[in-house]
Amino acid sequence: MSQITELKFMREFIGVCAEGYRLGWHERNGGNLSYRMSAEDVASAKEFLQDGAPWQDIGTEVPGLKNEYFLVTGSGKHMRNVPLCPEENICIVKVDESGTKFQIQWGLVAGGRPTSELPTHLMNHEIKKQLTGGKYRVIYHAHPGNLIALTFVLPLEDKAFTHELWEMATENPVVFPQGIGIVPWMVPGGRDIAIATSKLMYKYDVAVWAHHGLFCAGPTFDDTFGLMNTVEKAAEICVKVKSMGGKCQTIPEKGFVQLAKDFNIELNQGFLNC
Ligand code: 2HA
Ligand code: ZN
Repeated sequence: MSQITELKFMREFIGVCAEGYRLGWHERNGGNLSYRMSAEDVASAKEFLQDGAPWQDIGTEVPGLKNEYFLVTGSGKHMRNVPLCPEENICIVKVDESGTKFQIQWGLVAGGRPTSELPTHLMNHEIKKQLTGGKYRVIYHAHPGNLIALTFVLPLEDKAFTHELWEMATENPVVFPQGIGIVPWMVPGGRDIAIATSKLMYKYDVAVWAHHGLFCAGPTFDDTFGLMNTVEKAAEICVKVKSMGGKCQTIPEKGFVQLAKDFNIELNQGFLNC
């Protein structure tokens, strides 16, 4: 391998950054992405990794991620620039033995730090890794416009928000059957919002940050990006429906039950009204 950026996980990661930007979800330095590398990924990238940079505080504790490697976007870096110059805008970090520090082993060659939302990303990874037996590897944060707009209009409550977006397209409940959790407005970038978000990640794969954006978790880049895309499309339809004066009809409540049965999905029963 002559270039680290030719590796599959790298190409997929860069592809998500590029596509998210193209869709308008990453103004300026908005949004961030992280990927928990597999042992095979680490082995394939080994010749490019360097041990020796200073160990820095994560800002929270993630003992369940000790010695894991992550590919993450850089703080203050623009998603638009990731495909243009990956080595300046993203990095690979290793978590230490105690789960409190990280070391940059590749990337950010012109300087910088991993994403300001590293505490949220890593706390979410820790929970999802544990809950899914290691299956989930991707955490994605974006600023999709319709979703943010809805946080000014819909109740900031998990059930109401989820039900409204389930209604916006028949297959939505199949894509996010457990629903969506809501973090009320909070200052981003620190441990408090990381704790609030990671609590929701015990129950959901999607967490809204009111008046800010969205976090999605998933096993693959395709699943996680697709989830973000589906939730934002639902939000777009909701904005259109509300702009046209509101619903005149909708999916019957029993329709969700039928859908769950026929698609063999476990729908969050607490979010149904029947
Ligand atoms: O600037 O989106 O939440 C990156 C962010 C912080
Ligand atoms: Zn953000």
